[in-house]
Amino acid sequence: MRVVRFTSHNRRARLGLVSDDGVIDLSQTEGPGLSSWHAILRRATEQRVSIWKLLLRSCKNCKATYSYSELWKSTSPEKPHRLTPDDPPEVWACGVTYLRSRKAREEESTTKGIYDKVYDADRPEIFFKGTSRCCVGPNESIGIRYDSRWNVPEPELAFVLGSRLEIIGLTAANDVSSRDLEAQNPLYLPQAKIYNGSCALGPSVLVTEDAGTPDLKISLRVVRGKRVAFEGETRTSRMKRSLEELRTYLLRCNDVPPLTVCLTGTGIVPPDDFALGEGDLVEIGIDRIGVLRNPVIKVGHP
Ligand code: DO4
Ligand code: MG
Repeated sequence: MRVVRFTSHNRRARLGLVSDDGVIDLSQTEGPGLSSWHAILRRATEQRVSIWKLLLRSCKNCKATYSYSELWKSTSPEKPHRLTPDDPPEVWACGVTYLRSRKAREEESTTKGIYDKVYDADRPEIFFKGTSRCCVGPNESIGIRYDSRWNVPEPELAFVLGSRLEIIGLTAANDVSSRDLEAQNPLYLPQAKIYNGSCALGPSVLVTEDAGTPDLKISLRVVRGKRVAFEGETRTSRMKRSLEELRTYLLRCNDVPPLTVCLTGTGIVPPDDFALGEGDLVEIGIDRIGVLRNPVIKVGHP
């Protein structure tokens, strides 16, 4: 089942469960309602049930209050519109988890060998990707740095952590990155990765009945004017590491807060002559999660 976060008329954010005939407003479920992820985590703990079971039980007699397409199109504060699927207190990201990412980074880097080594090592690369300050939701603009000439999208599966720091759901993410900064010197990684609009999340959180990781297709399309400037696809089964392995390393000596989101690395890397430009539209599709669409704007100025 899929959960979306939305708001309308400048009211507080709410959650919705996507059903066959639209979106069920979870704040209208029986009792005090389930209007936030914190409320869902609390109620699931109190009732000692999984989130999947809680949502199923809470929405048994509910009717859809919004059409999916109504929530889909708008970013206007006046109209119902989507938000990031969770308001993450922290965002982390893993790198070089696909062979394609290792190859591309090894080629572009001035520091040879580090990407080969981390791909083969037991310990994965995990880096801080910011807070909700850097994140945008569906249809909002992602940023490319004015001081970088080689900005790229990185379509990634991301997991969301619950109150016991277990994986409670999956979403799509764009780890927007400045490849030239990263290639110049690995110490520039935080600047290549964390800035205004550098992370997009959405459009929904996929909550599954069991904890296993489904094999999902990930696709990327960059639309420039009337043409497709780049497209590619991969599958999560091509990832070298499991989600559980990444979660375990993330949490080693590191008590992140519940609702932290962790990106799991990219397996789609556009060719070296491709860079994002202002006005591009980036579309990231992941099976069962949906399509995350974001226009591109330049951020910052000299
Ligand atoms: O080390 C650089 C970052 C790698 C990354 O973001 C990825 O592989 O997705
Ligand atoms: Mg990445």
